[in-house]
Amino acid sequence: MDECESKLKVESSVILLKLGGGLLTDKNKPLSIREDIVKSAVKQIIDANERIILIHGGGSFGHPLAKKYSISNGIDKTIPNQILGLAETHHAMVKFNSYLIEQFLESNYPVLSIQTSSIFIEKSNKISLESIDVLETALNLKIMPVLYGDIILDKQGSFSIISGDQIILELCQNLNSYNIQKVVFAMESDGLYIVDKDNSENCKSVTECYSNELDSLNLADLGQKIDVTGGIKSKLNFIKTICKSKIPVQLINGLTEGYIYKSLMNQKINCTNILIND
Ligand code: IP8
Repeated sequence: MDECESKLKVESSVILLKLGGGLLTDKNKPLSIREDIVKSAVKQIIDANERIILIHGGGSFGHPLAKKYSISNGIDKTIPNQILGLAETHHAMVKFNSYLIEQFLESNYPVLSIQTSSIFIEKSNKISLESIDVLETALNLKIMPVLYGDIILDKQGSFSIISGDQIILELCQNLNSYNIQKVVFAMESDGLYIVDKDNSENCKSVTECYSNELDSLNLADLGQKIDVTGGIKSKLNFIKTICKSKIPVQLINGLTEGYIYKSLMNQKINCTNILIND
């Protein structure tokens, strides 16, 4: 690869960053944002100024409503006002997303909110991404696209929830003109924890793990109360599939000052790195 080719390749790489909903919101209080954490995350992303697609989860905006109306199980005529609940779940996510978008724009950082439920659709349990062009064109214009966990409509007359993790997987499989350098999940812990073999009362963090070792980890259960999209076990299934596309994954603590920035700048931090098998 000559210098020019390698420059082009570097310029066309992108990082997918997911800010967990549990990190950005207060799980114990519906529709509540942890403003300091959001502002710190936004500042770190702006300071890093890398090419990123940002995805955020539902937290106390999406999950309580999705649970109340049983949205992830699809249409159920026995649930009163379920269709209205579907619309409300989406709208709660729009409000949450708008708060984040405003934080970036107030700092004069160009971002574009992309409505997940308008670009993804489901049919026979298969999700399809209707057009990747909007995202890639935004990136070409140096605008950071921002997507979020949302409702998803099903062509067969139903609906479900699409999580931020699922969005990431779909992007990993569909992005054409950009190389995905890595996927970063910012959460509320230093990554994965396993039960200590010598003392099952204790758990210890996993700093490095090959994707083919994920199944054999004796994961510690750190509890996920309001998550309708499956918590850490489901995240690991997504990660395994992401790794099949040869994309490394990093699980980082978004509560530790500067970790989001350092991860985006590829600096060393305490976290879980999921490595790719050859
Ligand atoms: O927090 C869920 O997204 P997640 C989105 O990434 C809704 O699982 C609407 C519950």
